[in-house]
Amino acid sequence: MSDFKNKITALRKHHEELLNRKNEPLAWGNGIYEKYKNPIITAEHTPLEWRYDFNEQDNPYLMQRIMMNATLNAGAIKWQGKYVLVVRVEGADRKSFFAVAESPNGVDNFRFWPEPITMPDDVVPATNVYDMRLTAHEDGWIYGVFCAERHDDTCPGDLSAATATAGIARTRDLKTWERLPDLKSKSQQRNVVLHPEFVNGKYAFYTRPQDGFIDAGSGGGIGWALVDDITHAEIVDEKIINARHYHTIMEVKNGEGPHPIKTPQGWLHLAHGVRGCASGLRYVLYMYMTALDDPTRVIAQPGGYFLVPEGGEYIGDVMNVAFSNGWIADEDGRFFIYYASSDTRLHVATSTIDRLVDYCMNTPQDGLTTTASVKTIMRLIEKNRSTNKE
Ligand code: BGC
Ligand code: BMA
Repeated sequence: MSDFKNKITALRKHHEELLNRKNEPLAWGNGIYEKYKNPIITAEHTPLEWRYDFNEQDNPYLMQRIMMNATLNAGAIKWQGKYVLVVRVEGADRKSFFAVAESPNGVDNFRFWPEPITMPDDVVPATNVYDMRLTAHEDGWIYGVFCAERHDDTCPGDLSAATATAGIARTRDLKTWERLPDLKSKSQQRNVVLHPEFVNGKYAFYTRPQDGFIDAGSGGGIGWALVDDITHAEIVDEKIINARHYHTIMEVKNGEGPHPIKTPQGWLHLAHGVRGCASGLRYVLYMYMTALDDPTRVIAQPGGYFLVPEGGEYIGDVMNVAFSNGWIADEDGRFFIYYASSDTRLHVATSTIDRLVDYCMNTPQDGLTTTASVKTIMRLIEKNRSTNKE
């Protein structure tokens, strides 16, 4: 065999080993969920055909012709018995695109479909798209709602001035996508999520109004808006359902993660909270629950964070970030939480519906002051004293 062919064989073998790598839960967690030893999808998981030209004449050195930078912030859905993610893949050129990867068990053996999604543009094409939330809606369509980013042409001299808008597309097979007009809204919008059911006969969106591209500013938290026609979606009335507070993990911004999951006790929500610190913004995940008869009424708000970057998860393109816009609730009660660390790679954490509801209902709320937090700890110590006496 030629040297070139040998090189290809070695490359493919190395890639297959990565794709087939078994994952296992880490031994000591917090009882709420298990994190896993390996990330589930990295840039190295992307198909070799996307990156290498395998023609010896044209690529004698077998170089990567197109490099991939990161795989992050994936939408998730159980689809035809498989655990399917619509991954935000980012190339070396900083452009993100969507690509489907699937696994037979949700924790390892993720493989990309052969081609990325070719997402149609809206009337005004976006420069970049990212962070898709998938919703199998009761109207029968699977929707993908994502951030569409464009240069802000009202600031011609500023190359970093941008606008964030919610793009909306729908599909029946995750391959062919129909692009609907972007969500119309008075403010910029990132982290928009479609609720899976009609509410008062209307489509319901979780929103995140913001003053500027980065700044949530006076946009007080996670919002909620009803929309009559999803093919011309426009936010007319928006109310804040999950507000931010001073000196919490979500002082600066918060945003809905994937769409909430219905449980007998209420809707389970996963969201991200952001605070500022000397090293920049810190992104962590938190949970809350809302009432079944009114998805805007918060019935449980465990204090503090649910999941944060740890160890190697701190390191990456945007340090100190845990972000999630996809999870899967299995028929048997198991939960697969897909999160990205530091805008670089994707991980899974597993739990069960019972544990997550227990976590939401029984974790003390944030009392918003040090005194309140110490009182909460003292109550637990007292309780344990009497338990230990029994
Ligand atoms: C990046 C996103 C980021 C946003 C705000 C975008 O240009 O692609 O990952 O969330 O800026 O910082
Ligand atoms: C946000 C998100 C994500 C990203 C995070 C941290 O605004 O929309 O794309 O993970 O910033 O950079």
